[in-house]
Amino acid sequence: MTRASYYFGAPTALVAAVGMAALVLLVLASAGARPAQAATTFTVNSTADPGDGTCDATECTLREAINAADTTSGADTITFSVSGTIPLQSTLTMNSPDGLTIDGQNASITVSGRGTTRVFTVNPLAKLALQNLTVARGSAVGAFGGGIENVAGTVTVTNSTFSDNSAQFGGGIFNEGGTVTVTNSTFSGNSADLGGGGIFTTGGTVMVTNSTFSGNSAQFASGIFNNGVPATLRNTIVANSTSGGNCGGTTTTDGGYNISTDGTCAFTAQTSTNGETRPLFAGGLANNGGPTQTIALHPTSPAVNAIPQGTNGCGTTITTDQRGVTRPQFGACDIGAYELAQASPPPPLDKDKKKQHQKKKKHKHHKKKHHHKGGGGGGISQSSGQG
Ligand SMILES: [Ca+2]
Ligand SMILES: [Ca+2]
Ligand SMILES: [Ca+2]
Repeated sequence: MTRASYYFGAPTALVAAVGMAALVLLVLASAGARPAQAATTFTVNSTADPGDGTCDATECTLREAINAADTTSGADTITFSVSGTIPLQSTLTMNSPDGLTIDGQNASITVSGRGTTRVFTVNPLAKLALQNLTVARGSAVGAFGGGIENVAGTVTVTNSTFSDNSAQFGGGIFNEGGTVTVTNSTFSGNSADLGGGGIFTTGGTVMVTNSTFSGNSAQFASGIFNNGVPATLRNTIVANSTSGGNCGGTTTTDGGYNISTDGTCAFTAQTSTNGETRPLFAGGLANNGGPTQTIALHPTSPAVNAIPQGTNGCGTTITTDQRGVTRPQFGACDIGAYELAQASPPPPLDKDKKKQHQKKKKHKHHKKKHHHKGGGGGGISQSSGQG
């Protein structure tokens, strides 16, 4: 088995790290299958880090919950009874092959590396699923993966945002021989000193569906860098890289319905677009409803209604956008993490609010004209205080 050669000058540390990962993988694989175990839900009730070491009703930090889940057999889930930013003192490390889901639903949780530490390390065979979560300001100076370094584990990212993470390779996510599945997620403001501002993959499998990359930067490939086995993109926007082009390395596999604002992704499907110049977005990363920030589509964006219902998961496996808005809207799905929707119906009236409603009705026509400008008006009502 030969390993694909690297695209950069002298990445000996990378080669050594990959070699070590492969060795650990072999050792762990020989341990064999584990019996299915009951799952436990841990509820984080504090945004502190690290905490006193025990996850209990008095104080359960994210780190304490992860450590508890990691040492409890079964595929566990972590939820939150608090909202806000968790400022990490050090990296959160996943070891358990049983699987762990961290779900920020009904909260608004940002896990922040504070610009000083990587956010997550996923070790060989460990399984981590992130849902409805923001991973921000992770930092791996001179190293791999500011948001996540996946060392031959399995990472599933759904309805989540990676913002302002940085590393030498893979500002948002560095995948090293593992499996990464990204759906309905946004990568914005991530950077790599060398390759892959959003994602850098070297070996393994990366599948990106209905996601939005915008405003990332790197010397090579601000969106996605494929070192060897390429990532597969479908229903995805890679746009507005501030340096280094959108894609790089091995040509990205085109799963259809992708948009790039330059030619670097070299999409081949008839349904995909290279070098798109029409306006795509209504603004930058903003609170558009839902537990995470997203990038709203411009009403005339070529991404809107590009994917027919029943095609590439539209309305079948992909039934909401990142915020939780039902897909499809207007009979077809939009490319990227955001589905353009009509304003949500007014809440049930009580007698005090009736008068207000009459006033609002008057403004409705006026509002409709501008309804996607500010980025504040979400398509759904479920939203809790953004921290
Ligand atoms: Ca505690
Ligand atoms: Ca567990
Ligand atoms: Ca639509």
